[in-house]
Amino acid sequence: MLDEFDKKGSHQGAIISAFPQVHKPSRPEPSLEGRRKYRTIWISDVHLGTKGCNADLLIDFLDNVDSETMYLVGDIIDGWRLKKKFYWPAAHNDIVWRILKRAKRGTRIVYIPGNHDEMFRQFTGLNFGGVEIRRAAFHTTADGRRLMILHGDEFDAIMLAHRWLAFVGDALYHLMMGLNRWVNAVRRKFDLPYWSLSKIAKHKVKNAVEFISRYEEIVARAAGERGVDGVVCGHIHTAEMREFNGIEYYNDGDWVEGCNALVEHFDGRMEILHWADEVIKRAADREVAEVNAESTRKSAAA
Ligand SMILES: [Mn+2]
Repeated sequence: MLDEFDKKGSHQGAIISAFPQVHKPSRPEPSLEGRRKYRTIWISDVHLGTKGCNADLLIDFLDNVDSETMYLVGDIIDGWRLKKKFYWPAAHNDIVWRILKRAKRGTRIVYIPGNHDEMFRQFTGLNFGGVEIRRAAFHTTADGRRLMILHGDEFDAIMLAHRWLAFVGDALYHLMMGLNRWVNAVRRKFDLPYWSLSKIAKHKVKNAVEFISRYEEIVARAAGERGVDGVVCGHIHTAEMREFNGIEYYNDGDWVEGCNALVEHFDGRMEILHWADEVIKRAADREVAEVNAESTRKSAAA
């Protein structure tokens, strides 16, 4: 995907050529049959190129859902981290490959770069490999609501006023995510389900909660001023669906800890998916189906 820019001889090519090339996936895509279909899917804050990215769950998500349109709402690739330390496991390549493959199959894919992948913002208006790059987008739902879509760092007063603070915050966040991974590695050994440290921490820390709700309100108000019915963003890694003065606020969460996606059903109904829960549900459903099949076999034999 990225070499196309180099071929064009873009002077920005040097920056972009630092990014990895896309190879055949190490984990081939399973059959498309049985995928859950949605009208629209929004995901953001994947942070490819960092250890924090929950690539396994995202691959599972991509292999089990499909949509007419997919919005990548920023911080898909973490250029900040990747520049410091090159980290690009096969699973991260597999995600990029799957996204490009969807575009080839006819899914409309709109990529709105965030602050961690801001190096892609210079390509706003371009289209490569069937992926449209936009600074922001507007989406009309099946039931006629107009939604503005942007990453959301535009409203982050802390980011704008004190950029260094964002870097300190970034370091602290990665420290916490390291701890989160360690806790979950231990929990996995004991067959305990995935557990999100910062999901709990965020809800315990009053300041964080105040920050999040202030952020949500600011974003919703800005959307209201633009005359749209609602807004979809990411950035703060907190999935949410709520209303502020009649303006709908949607945040599609992240794939570092929450592992969420925002989806629009074919009737326009919106839903936040928590993929770790979906995987547990699927395993439970399979077990029930197996038990049922077993008892059917037994009663048929009797
Ligand atoms: Mn961001």
